Amino acid sequence: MTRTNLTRRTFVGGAAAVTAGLAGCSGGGGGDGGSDSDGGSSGDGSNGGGSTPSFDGYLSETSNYDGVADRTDSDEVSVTVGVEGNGGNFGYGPAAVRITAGTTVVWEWNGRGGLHNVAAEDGAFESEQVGDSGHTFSHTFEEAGTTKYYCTPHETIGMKGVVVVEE
Ligand SMILES: [Cu+2]
Repeated sequence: MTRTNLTRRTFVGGAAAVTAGLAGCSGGGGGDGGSDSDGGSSGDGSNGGGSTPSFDGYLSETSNYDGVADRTDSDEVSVTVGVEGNGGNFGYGPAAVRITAGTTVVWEWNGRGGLHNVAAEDGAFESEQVGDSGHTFSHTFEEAGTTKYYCTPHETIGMKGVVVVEE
């Protein structure tokens, strides 16, 4: 338990960097309220009720998981494979995202942490195991529901993620 807390704290810088990068890609509007101007503020309860669900414990040992990132306003959502977490570069960033049905999630490998893949618990998709930076794998989520997924080599150390799909 102590180790998990330490790892979570270590990851804060990485999470902020990833969030800022995503905000930079999608925040081109500028004219409508500016509520997205600070990518680091999405965890303060203004969306999703401020809860951090564990998805029946699925993410309870995923050290880099820090709440569900709201990406419901995007047609295409990026998740980095190999972010800091779980004792190394064994995380998906963000670990959990909320999207709208019809959205494509693109996982992008950053080349860190060795071989990773993206495998759905329900078998809906499974990528190859890849270590190369720049590799991508995508899946379009057409139906509402919750999909849990994991990295086959690193599932046991907490490299797991969730995609929540809303109507
Ligand atoms: Cu992995």
